Amino acid sequence: MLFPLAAFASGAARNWSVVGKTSPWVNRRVDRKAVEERDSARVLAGKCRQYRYDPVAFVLRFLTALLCLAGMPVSAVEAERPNIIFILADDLGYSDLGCYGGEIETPHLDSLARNGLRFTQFYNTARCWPTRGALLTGYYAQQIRRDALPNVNGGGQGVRPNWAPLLPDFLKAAGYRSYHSGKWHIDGDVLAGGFDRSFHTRNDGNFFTVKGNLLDDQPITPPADESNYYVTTATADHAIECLKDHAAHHAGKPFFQYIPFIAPHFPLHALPEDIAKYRDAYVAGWEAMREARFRRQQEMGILNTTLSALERDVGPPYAFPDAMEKLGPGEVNRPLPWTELTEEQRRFQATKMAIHAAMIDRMDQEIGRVIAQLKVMGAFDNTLIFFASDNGASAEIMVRHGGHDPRAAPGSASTYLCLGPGFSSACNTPFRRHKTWVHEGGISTPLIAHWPRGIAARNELRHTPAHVIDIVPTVLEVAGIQKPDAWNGKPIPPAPGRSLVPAFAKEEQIARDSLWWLHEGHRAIRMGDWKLVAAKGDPWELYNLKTDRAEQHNLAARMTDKVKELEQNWQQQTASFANLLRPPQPPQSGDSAAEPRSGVILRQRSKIIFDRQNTRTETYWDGKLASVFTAGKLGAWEAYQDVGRVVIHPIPEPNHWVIEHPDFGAFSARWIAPGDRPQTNEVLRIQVGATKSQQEHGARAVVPEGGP
Ligand SMILES: [Ca+2]
Repeated sequence: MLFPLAAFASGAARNWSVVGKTSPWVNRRVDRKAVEERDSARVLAGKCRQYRYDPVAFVLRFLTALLCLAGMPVSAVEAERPNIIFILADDLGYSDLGCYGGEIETPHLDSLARNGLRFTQFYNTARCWPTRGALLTGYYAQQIRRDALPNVNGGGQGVRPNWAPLLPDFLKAAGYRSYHSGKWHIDGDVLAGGFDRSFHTRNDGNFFTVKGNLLDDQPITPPADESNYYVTTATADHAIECLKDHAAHHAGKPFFQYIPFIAPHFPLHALPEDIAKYRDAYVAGWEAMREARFRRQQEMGILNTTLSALERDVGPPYAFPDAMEKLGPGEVNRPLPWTELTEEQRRFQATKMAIHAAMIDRMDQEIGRVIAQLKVMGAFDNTLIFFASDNGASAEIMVRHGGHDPRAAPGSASTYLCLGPGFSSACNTPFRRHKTWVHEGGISTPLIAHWPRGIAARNELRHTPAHVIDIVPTVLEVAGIQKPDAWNGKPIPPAPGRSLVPAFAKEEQIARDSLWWLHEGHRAIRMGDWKLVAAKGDPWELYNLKTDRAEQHNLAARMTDKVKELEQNWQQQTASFANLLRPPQPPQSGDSAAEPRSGVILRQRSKIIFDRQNTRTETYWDGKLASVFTAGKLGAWEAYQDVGRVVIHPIPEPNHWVIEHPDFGAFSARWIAPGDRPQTNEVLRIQVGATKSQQEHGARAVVPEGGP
């Protein structure tokens, strides 16, 4: 046999057997009062502990007092490292919050803005997973294989190079504990990313069940009665539970808390009482809403631009032809003039926007509870709280997961509604385009920064362009941590982010050469006020963002030298990112590279059909595509190595890498997971062997979201 494959150690198998977990917060609103009374007692006990038992805090205070007496400057960092909370919304538009011009009630976020900073030119990557990868590593997603480059794999299934740890791993060095509550969408398990606790809201298809979600990376068994469950509240419940536990057991340590809500991402699922609040708020339509928001933005002095024209012919980024039929005659997939819609369409669209608003309203209420907890435990003043969105509002329209029942109450569990391009345009006021595009509507987000002890400014705006890649260097600076030069024995490449700390004190342009974007063929670069941008397949457009963030006056034809300058920079950066991720070199037998090493990632991609008739698997060596095999019903194996382009070889042949599979004879492996099929993101342990050296390599596969 060319490919002898070792059986698993029983311990490994046990790791992947799934044990249900429950926690009191999975069914919120049940006897909350009793829970809160108990927790308050624990918090108080924790506060007492903070002063009785924490020698580190005591020494820090003592040294601070000495330095103060000596007349030496003492920064907040030296005195007491701040806590950091990053709250991320999902598909929230630039103008959705009250403090960015929106009419949705967001009093808690508005209060953070009033007592802190609002950045007006803060950017994300236009999509969920690249933003999250960039946010927690400080690199553009393409530099860490979390989005694709020309001829380089990467994206929602990409695996980070091992020199790209997540922020919590850096923070650990300074004694931080890290907590995660909400969406993940980063490669690897949450706790493996350095977090101490996690509630992973992996089920993004139904906001009314905990089923499919993970607690500390282990599946949760839903309680029998989930009638009071709503994911946004459960996310905050978990975050609050982490804070209470921190106060009770780790009060002397600082914490980093990452709270990526899945609101207001589709499906538009919200609590009926929240929807009722906005039921008739949007019947005047998307044009009226855009104008009202734009007017408020001008009054606030947030922007110096015109309002973009609605692009009537730009619809959802992906075609789901059957969705319109399922959704019925009320659905509209273009931002048509409101007056041209039927009465039924107007009501349907206004209802969808009401649900979107309700999801944000609820998220704000839950953020209010997190803030209240911070105040109870005395941590509010020295906690740096950020709020941002991972991409612009979404023009997508689709029906998936549990499907859409047109008879059910809109926003309930058995409905599947998406915002769509009409009200998405309004949520992205005053910008053009939506999530996935890299025009301003896709990549612009609010950024609120609130830190009473560290930011003296109140209710001030910051106009410096900035990006999610800046968060890691910012957090490391306020935490007083020097980023290491190497990780896992490999040098850490220079990261493109810049610390925002200088802009905390006053309006200041953060020095940088450029900001760069690429997503699904949409591309852009910003240098100073100039932005070069193109949708996939379209020619470059050039805008001066100083007065035209609405991207209305394309100067490309008039300023060809400026176009060339920016394009050249974009091309250079794109090439340098590709060079960083060199083509894969699968180890050869007898080659020293064939020595066993850990961390080989085998990943099943979304195209895999888990029907046991036809399986396609790609293997990655150090995160790079190394081989692919397909297995037919009769065990007709094929594999190919990545040698720049795909070449198919019959198996067996020497020097190929293969994977075991459960149902196909000699190479068989087994799903180490409950039931016949792995669930989304469930980790599957597979052994891999080299052909001649017969060495085995630990490996694992992750079933992607959306599959099987
Ligand atoms: Ca998103």
